[in-house]
Amino acid sequence: MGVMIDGVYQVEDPAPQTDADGQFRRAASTIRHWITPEGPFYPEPGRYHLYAAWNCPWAHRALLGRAVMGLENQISVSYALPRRTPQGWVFDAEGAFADGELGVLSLHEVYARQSPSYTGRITVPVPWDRDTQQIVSNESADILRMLGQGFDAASRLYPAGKAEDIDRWNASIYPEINNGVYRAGFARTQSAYDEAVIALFEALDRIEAHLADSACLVGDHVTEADLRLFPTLARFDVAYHYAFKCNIRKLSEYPHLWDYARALYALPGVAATVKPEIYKQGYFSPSELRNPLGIVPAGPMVHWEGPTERKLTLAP
Ligand SMILES: N[C@@H](CCC(=O)N[C@@H](CS)C(=O)NCC(=O)O)C(=O)O
Repeated sequence: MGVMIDGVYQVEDPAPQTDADGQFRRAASTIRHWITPEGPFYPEPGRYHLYAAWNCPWAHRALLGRAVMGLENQISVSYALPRRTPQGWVFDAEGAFADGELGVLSLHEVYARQSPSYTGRITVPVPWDRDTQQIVSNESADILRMLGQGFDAASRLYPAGKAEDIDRWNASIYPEINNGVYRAGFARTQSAYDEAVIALFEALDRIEAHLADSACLVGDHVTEADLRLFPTLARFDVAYHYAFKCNIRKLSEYPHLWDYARALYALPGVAATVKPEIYKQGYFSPSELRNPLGIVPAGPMVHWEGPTERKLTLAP
């Protein structure tokens, strides 16, 4: 994927995404406004449009927040095509992958509208503000926090009394799991891969033990921490296991974690955000390093539906 420098999209990013030791490093997010009752980005139904991609786990956070908070009718979405192109994230002219909002063919056009001198990476997810014609944020953690407030003052996904526990989970889930699969899949040395894959499975093992006697990561109700873990779980067996060599165990081999993942899937609105066939197309799209021929595997079949031992809900 390329980068925008002073408002001009460049197909090649001059800054390497891996360190000298072969470790993958993700660039920092650059646009960090907030939707708040204090404005100027007021929480108003119909005001925001989300740019997302089904295959992107960070965009999945935003799609999950929108779904579980029942904001589908208040926030419209454009979905980019699930593949890498020299133009970065792109849209079709019509159909399911068209941009019905601004009518752009590539996401970098949206960033250029936000700021003609924008410098940075062109990432999803981004909420677009129709009123000020600006991107609100390109940091999915912030976007999920904003959506958790459901346009109200109090957050159901980040309740005050649980903030500390949620923060603690978030702090380990991101490096070890969400980004951990990328650190394994994008590693350029054996030692960088070994370190990432071991940390990933140690973290999953710890969560498996925790879920033996806890319905959710923090207590009995679904919080932001669960919704930050879920996108990685949703892609695990179908994509990361094979495409990123995260194959010490499958998610479906963890009894508690797999039950929990399927109980999250059963929450209203969540199943509609999970697209295993699109994940395969995205993660197995042609890549010189990982999949030069771009052949997409047929399996595995992952069975998300069916009864679970736990039934999950959001805090009232
Ligand atoms: N910090 C960002 C990262 C988002 C991100 O890396 N998205 C990927 C897709 S999965 C992307 O758009 N990458 C394009 C690029 O880096 O050029 C967030 O969490 O919102």
